Amino acid sequence: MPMIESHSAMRKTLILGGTGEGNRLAAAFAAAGLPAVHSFAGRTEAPCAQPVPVRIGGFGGVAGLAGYLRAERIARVIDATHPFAAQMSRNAVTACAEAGVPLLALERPGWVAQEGDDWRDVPDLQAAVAALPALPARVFLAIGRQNLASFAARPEHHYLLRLVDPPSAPPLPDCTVEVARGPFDVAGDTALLRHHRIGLIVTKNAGGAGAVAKLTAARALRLPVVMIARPALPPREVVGSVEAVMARVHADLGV
Ligand code: 3Y8
Ligand code: NAP
Repeated sequence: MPMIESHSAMRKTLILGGTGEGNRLAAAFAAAGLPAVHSFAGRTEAPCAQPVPVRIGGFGGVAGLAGYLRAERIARVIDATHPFAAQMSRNAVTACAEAGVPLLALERPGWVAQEGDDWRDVPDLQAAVAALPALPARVFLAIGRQNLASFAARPEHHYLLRLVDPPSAPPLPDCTVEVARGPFDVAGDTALLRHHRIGLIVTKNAGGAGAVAKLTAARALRLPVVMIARPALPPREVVGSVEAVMARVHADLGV
């Protein structure tokens, strides 16, 4: 990240959030008294309360984001979005280059299979649909709401869905909906898997601590997991912790 003139101490940082990391980063900016704006897509009815100003909704593609960066005189962008929010991350790389605004990505490491895990690694969502068993199964589809339509092609299975907000209509023909926001814990996820007699879990490799509980529960219950790999992202500068982001920001501000 290039040197930034000291007056940028009062210019805002844009945090592209919507994750546990985004929330922790916003708290760190507030604690340091550094101005920031925390951006959400507006996927959920009400994102959890934030200690810095929030903006909700898309920017309007690359052009919209570049225009926002200029209009708001944004000093830097921290991409703390989820590893599967690929479009937002791609747009951030292009828009920051266009607007000449430094970009730093805060990315959690992916989950790695451990002793006792029974993972079927698949490259993407379509491959996850194809990886479902031939015989009807009871599947915990822990991928949220946006990609459920792909599984309508496999109506023979019973799906347990965990969604942040109640759906307006049953998203799949044979499904049970659990409304919960996370972060989740092992006891709760173990009870959930047992209660619904789940035989298989489908999940994205989100990484992080907020949704790892189901993998720990699956290992204990010896359940197979279809693990969807992360989408490829363009090259960008990446750090792995809130502390590393704050160290970079303080270094850039010369404080
Ligand atoms: C709106 C912000 C915190 C942050 C909570 C993290 C942890 C729980 C893991 C399961 C997997 C899933 C889903 C999930 C995780 C945290 C974190 C994380 C997965 C909130 C949030 C927003 C969203 C959007 C939502 C998606 C959905 C995905 C549910 C807030 C709570 C499945 C992703 O109903 C919908 O439209 C939901 C949409 C995008 C994936 C999808 O495609 O449906 N997240 N999740 C963000 C915005 O508007 O910009 O509402 O407060 C944030 C969190 N989601 O500590 O409080 O990883 O940081 N979220 C996945 O990983 O597969 C749940 O159930 O086991
Ligand atoms: P996406 O597919 O990568 O982005 C689609 C569009 O949504 C973007 O082009 C942008 O619209 C808008 N958008 C996405 N994130 C935004 C943000 N933080 N602030 C403002 N606009 C945003 O995104 P997604 O996968 O739907 O994720 C949406 C949000 O949910 C993100 O905040 C992400 O961190 C969070 N989340 C996603 C997942 C997941 O599994 N995908 C999991 C947990 C949390 P414009 O082009 O109009 O700017």
